Amino acid sequence: IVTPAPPPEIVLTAAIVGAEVTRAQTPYLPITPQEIADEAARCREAGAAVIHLHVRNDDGSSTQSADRFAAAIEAIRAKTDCIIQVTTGGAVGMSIEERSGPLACRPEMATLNCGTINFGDDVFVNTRREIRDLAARIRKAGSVPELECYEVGHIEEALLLVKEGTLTGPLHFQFVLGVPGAIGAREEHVRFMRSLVPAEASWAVAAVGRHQQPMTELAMRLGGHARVGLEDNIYLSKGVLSEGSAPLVLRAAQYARSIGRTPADPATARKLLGVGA
Ligand code: KMH
Ligand code: ZN
Repeated sequence: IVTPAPPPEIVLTAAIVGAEVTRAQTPYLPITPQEIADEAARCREAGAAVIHLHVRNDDGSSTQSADRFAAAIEAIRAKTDCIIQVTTGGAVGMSIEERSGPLACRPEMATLNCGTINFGDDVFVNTRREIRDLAARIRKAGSVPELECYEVGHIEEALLLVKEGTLTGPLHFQFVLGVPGAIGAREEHVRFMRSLVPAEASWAVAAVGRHQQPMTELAMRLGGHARVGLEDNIYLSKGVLSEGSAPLVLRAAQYARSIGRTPADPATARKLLGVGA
């Protein structure tokens, strides 16, 4: 009897807040630290191992305040064991100093945005000098970076930082697809981007709007990890708002299981991503 190999684990990330989504667009957006923690716990229950975290002021505006992050992280920690990955992208127009705010909390993970893009009508600026600066700050905070790549060249930029020693392992890439002004959400793009990633690195897909479900499912079939949640997409299906990020996580987890993959629990995800190593 041949025992089949255990199905490979998949790390599901829930992006539950974001910087751009508003309560006017969806009433299900969590804003206060307690709302964020409650949603994080629901997402963990649904199969998420990582919470990608932005925070808001009480009026809903985006902030990178270390105090506000500390409050949200404490509330999340009281309810779940998820990996907390803070944003250093913040919102368009913020300075690098401001974007670095949450690193004061010494989070387990933090995003590192690997290049400049048009972001709809705005420009999301990440110069090489700024990327190096943030990479150093992330390392100093003891956090594992997630390398946000909105274009093919961003992967090459990250690899250049590895070559010069600015970035060191573990390397975890995120291909962000479908941002208006950056790479589109297409299967060929995912396959090409994946081909550029070193064999020992891990990778995931996040995709915007209606592309979220098909592109994350593609990533799961191709052996990658996936991110879903209201930051990138507020709809469960056409015209139907998702009641928070948890239903999107649950659907992704169900899909993963349907193709023989297992949503990783946070302890397993820590091993897979080299967090706490
Ligand atoms: N809000 C976007 C401009 C990240 O979290 O690192 C950037 C962003 C990326 O959300
Ligand atoms: Zn984000």
